[in-house]
Amino acid sequence: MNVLANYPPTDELQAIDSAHHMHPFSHNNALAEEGPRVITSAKGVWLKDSEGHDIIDAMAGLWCVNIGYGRDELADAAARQMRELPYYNTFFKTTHVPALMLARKLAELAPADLNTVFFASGGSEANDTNLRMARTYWAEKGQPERDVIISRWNAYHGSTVAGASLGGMKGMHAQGTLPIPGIEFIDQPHWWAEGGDMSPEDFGLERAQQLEAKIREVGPQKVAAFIAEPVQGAGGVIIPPEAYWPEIQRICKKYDILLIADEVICGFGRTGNWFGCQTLGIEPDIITVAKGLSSGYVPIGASILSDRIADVLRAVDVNHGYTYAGHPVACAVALENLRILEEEKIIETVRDVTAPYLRKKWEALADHPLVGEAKIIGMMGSIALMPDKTTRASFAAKEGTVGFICRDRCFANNIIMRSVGDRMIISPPLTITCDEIDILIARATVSLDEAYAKVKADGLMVAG
Ligand code: PXG
Repeated sequence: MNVLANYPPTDELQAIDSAHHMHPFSHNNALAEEGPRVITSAKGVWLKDSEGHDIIDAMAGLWCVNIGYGRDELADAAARQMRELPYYNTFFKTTHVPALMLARKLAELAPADLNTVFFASGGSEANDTNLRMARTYWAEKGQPERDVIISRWNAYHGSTVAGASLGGMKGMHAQGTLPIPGIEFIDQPHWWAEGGDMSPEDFGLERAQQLEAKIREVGPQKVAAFIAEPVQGAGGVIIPPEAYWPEIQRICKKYDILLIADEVICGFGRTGNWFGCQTLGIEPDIITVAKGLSSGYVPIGASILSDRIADVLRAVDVNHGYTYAGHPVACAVALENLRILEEEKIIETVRDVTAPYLRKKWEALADHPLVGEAKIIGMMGSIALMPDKTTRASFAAKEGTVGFICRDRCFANNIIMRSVGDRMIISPPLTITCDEIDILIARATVSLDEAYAKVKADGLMVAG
């Protein structure tokens, strides 16, 4: 019998989960105590759980379900491809139609001369590829000493050894003796939390110029690349001041440092254009993509290389590759996802209609007594929870205490919003309608009200 067809009641499912399933980024004993919510189906922007609740998913899964849940076309594309050719590799003098068609489509969509695609099964793997490609590029150019990659504190680039090393999450570095050698960090352009008395623009410039200082400290002849998300996602949806990216771009050009834009979250419409680098005015040498490439329906990622890099790497043996790289089913689903994004003009609708509508309502949340700032770009937004919005002070309580209270209220009100420290973030499916945005804002507001009442009652409205 198919075990998935007729599953037992929620408490039994939770018991099985607690006994055998270790959850990522979780304290598993605490989770077992509480019991995880069991998500059973989804349609559009709506999740259903095993208790029959309808939950609005303001995170698009994990920033990935760009076209929304329940599109039969993607299921049909997967089934068709599984019957035709469920698996083959592209390692040894072979290729297949889904991989080459998707590579061509990505080259067409990606800006400038980002024309060559190396597939992976997700963003972490693709960033592992990028690290090796960037170093190999310089080695082949006769500069093997150029192997340092500069990244930023509080960046997220994945959970593999290279991905977590490239990321700037100290909690991740603490597990597994990371980062690996050859990774350096500069500070993030997070004006609200770290900008002090500076204007956002002066601060943005100062943070960008840290790149130049780091290049000089390491030695320009030793630096291979700088990697960054156009807008930091997992770090708390941190939208950099306008002065930031042009200065980063200038510095990368001046020292001939490769610029790797990690588009895993920003890609495929999230910021209101196909890629975040178009919204932010960035000209990368390599981009990382995953998530929205298949709207999360199947695992797939890729590194997209500019001609400058591809020309060098095409001329050598590439000693790198994943069994599931360019998986035919994943490529077929991704192609269908891109067709839908394009033909239904989903990104244009985000840019011209739904993102401006959401922006107005989201920014108005800044008037809430628990909220300091409310920022949004395209369909990714954040609010800072604050005890005193006039000073931008943080809470005296341990960072994340108030964020967790708010996240729990969201959960109770059937809206999925993430907390990152004391910031609340959203990244809904790009297909969210204006009516659904109203529901999202209404549920977010009730949750903020309830969180505010609890934070006050617990005596936590105190700056630290
Ligand atoms: N780069 C970026 C910018 C990401 O956001 C990855 C790489 C890694 O992709 P994979 O497909 O290997 O997971 C990501 C993933 C969070 C959270 O807490 C975010 C991600 C993953 C897990 C948790 O917001 N982003």
